[in-house]
Amino acid sequence: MSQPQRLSSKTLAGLRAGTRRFAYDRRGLETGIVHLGLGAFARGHLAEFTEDVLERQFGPWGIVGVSLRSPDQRQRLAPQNGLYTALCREPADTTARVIGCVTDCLVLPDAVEATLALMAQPATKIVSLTITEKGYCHNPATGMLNAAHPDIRHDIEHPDRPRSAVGLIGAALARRHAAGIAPFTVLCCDNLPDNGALVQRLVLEVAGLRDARLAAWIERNGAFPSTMVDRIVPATTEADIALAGALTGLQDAAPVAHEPFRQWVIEDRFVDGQRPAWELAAAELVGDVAPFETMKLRLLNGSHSALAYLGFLGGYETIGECVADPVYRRFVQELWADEIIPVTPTPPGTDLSAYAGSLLARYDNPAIRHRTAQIAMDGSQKLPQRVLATIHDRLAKGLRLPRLALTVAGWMVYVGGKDEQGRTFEVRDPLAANLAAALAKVGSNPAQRVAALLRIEAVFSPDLAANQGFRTAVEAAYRELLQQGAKRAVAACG
Ligand code: CS2
Repeated sequence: MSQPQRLSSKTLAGLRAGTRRFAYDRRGLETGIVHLGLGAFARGHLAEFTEDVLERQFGPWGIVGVSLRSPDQRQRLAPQNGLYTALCREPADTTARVIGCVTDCLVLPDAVEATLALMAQPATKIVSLTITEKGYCHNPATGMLNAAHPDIRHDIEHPDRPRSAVGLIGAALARRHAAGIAPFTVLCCDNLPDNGALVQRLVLEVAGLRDARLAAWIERNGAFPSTMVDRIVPATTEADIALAGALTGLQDAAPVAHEPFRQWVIEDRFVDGQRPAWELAAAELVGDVAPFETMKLRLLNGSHSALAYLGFLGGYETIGECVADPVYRRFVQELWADEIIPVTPTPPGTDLSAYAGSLLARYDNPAIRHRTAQIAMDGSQKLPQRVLATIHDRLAKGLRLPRLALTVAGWMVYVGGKDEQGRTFEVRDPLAANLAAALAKVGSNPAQRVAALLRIEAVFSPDLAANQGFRTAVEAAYRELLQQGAKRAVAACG
């Protein structure tokens, strides 16, 4: 049997009949969006929303992706002229769609000049980001720039050869400023609280280190709308690659597999109002994203992290497996109902209990294999906004928090790097070395291990770390996890 052809502009005729593909002339696409961090999430979310708009109302909204480090996406996408298959995975059915709006992918270290030139071009109206929490080089507990971060130190010394996303945005805006071109809108699509304001603060700080006038110009003329993004898009697997090939008839090295659900709430503040009409694709353009963002970070991402640590330790590979265990299912339902919802503001037109119910149905989707190990990554960057903010609100009201404390304790056991069978695993976290060093100093005493981790100020604010009720709850949960194991601790929690 001959090998199927590789997906590209030239092989589209080989698409299996009936495969949905872009319904516009790709050759006419101008680049209006430069997207930093073109991973699976952005290709399954922002790019698909943009694709829907282009199909209804063609405009200058082609997307060029920029990978800050890894050449992997470019190596996969360049031979395909940027084309890739989005696999919409329903419990019993998968539909494939070839997305056309990504036209190229650059790799920053190999193409600094080309990237800056593209970002400085007048046609570039939006620079969007999905670089994950750690990509912002900030202190997660305070939201301020981490000036000691190696990439930031590099960018301060070499501002025109940036490595960090905020350094890159600063350098590109400096070029626009010098050339008299209006700034682009910076659209943060990462799961961070007040994400527009956060990235604005970081960019202004970096720009101010170059030139105070540049920072003032950005502050006056720039726009940093906040967004809430939502769709479950696990990392692409070999099985997804095989499925894309089987469904479309063309071999694709870069498909994305996503759930049917998607949501995008965007603050409608763009430079000169320039943006795709994303509302045509059912994005919600609103004045204030904050309540939507808080709801999603606490209910979805918070429960994801809880299940990731406690599920991983309990031997579960995916979120679906966790919620199929009645004990974990009840735990997550009570986590929402008893601990998160009572202290979370309700966004207009939303019912938080119904929202939680819909999350559970999404977690149940057997076609989405979202690995606990993937979600467990980078916990130091995720915990503050997903879990600790809720804890803060409960403590302020004098409320109990057994399940949230067990979640924090689960993270603490997890960063010890040993599973319940005593096997070691790699802790993937930008602070992994600091966490390991803090634990190495104290040996095996549980109280001392908890205390050592609570001293990590990038994660726990000194106020929270000093709160006696919190310390006692986490320490008790930590001992319980060590003595009983995760499954029993989850069953007994409440
Ligand atoms: C997950 C998110 O990996 C993680 O940490 O919690 O990627 C989650 O799937 C998305 O935010 C859903 O919108």
